[in-house]
Amino acid sequence: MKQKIEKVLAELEELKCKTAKEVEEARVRLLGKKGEITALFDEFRTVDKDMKREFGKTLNELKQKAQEKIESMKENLGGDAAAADSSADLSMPGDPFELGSRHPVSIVRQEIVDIFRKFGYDVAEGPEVEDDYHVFEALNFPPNHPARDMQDTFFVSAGHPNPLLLRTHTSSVQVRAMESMKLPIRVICPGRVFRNEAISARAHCIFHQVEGLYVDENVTFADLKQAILLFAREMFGPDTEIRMRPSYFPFTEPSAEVDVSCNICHGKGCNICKGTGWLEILGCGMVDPNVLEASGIDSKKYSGFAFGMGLERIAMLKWRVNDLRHYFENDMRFLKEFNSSIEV
Ligand code: 2NM
Repeated sequence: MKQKIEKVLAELEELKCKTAKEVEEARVRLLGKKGEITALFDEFRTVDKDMKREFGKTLNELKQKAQEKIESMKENLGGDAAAADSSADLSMPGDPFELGSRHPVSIVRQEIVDIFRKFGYDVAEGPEVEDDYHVFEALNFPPNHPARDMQDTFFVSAGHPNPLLLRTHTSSVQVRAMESMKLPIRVICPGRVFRNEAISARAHCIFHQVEGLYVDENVTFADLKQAILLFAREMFGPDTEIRMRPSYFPFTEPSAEVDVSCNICHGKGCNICKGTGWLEILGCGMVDPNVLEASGIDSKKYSGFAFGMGLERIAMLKWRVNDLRHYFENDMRFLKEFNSSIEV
């Protein structure tokens, strides 16, 4: 028995396997049901009592050694074994990661924000769920204004004297800027806004705005006109002309709607500008003194201008998109049209 144990031990020491298959064969030969070590354990039962102690110990050691060696050979060959079994062609080129592209609304927002940053404006953001005070009250909306109606605004908590609602414009961020920033103030506020509208090709209940505000001493309508002209030429090209039409907003007086010259037909008249040669792009005006005072700014000393534009509308003009709903559907065929890929 002693010799047999030594023989298997020597065999074990010499054992070398090149493949996982060889390891498995060695395991069966040594430790399998009819294996050499298993057979020694069977023989051990017949050994004299006084020899059991000596052989028992060496036999257990042999079994443990064999198990450890087989395990370690298995581990070392593991990777190769898996590769050898696989039918994958490792020389094949990998699947390419498809690059995403920027959403058209995001491209337009970035362009507008970059232009105003160059003019010295800071970017400010604020909450989408706002209170009545910052969306309407501080902006000179009369108590019975239609925007305050359930039909037009999404209320989160109605019936409260200062109810929470989804902001209908980003002017609320500018109110917060006027409350908290040191004068003079130059801010640009990009963000998502919400209005209770039936969804169609021309209207959506969620859309995006960029609004701007400049408050300082001696800010005039001429400054507003020049700022808008410079912006329009940066955004739509150096030949762009603007025109202003009188308008009305509760928070500005006087107020104006701004058109830019149609850079598709250059004034000749096309179906984008509906034959007029002009495209409406933004609303603006001189901040109403009531609005300045509500935020604690002395309207005798300071004046300001403000403007706002809808990003979906500008993106529609830029890429001639004919239906607003495309912007919210995330159809890959639409999104891939805008090949300005994501900058990292
Ligand atoms: C517009 C048009 C005109 C505007 C006014 C203000 C504030 F807060 F300063 F009063 N922010 N934005 C404004 C003025 C927005 O969007 C069409």
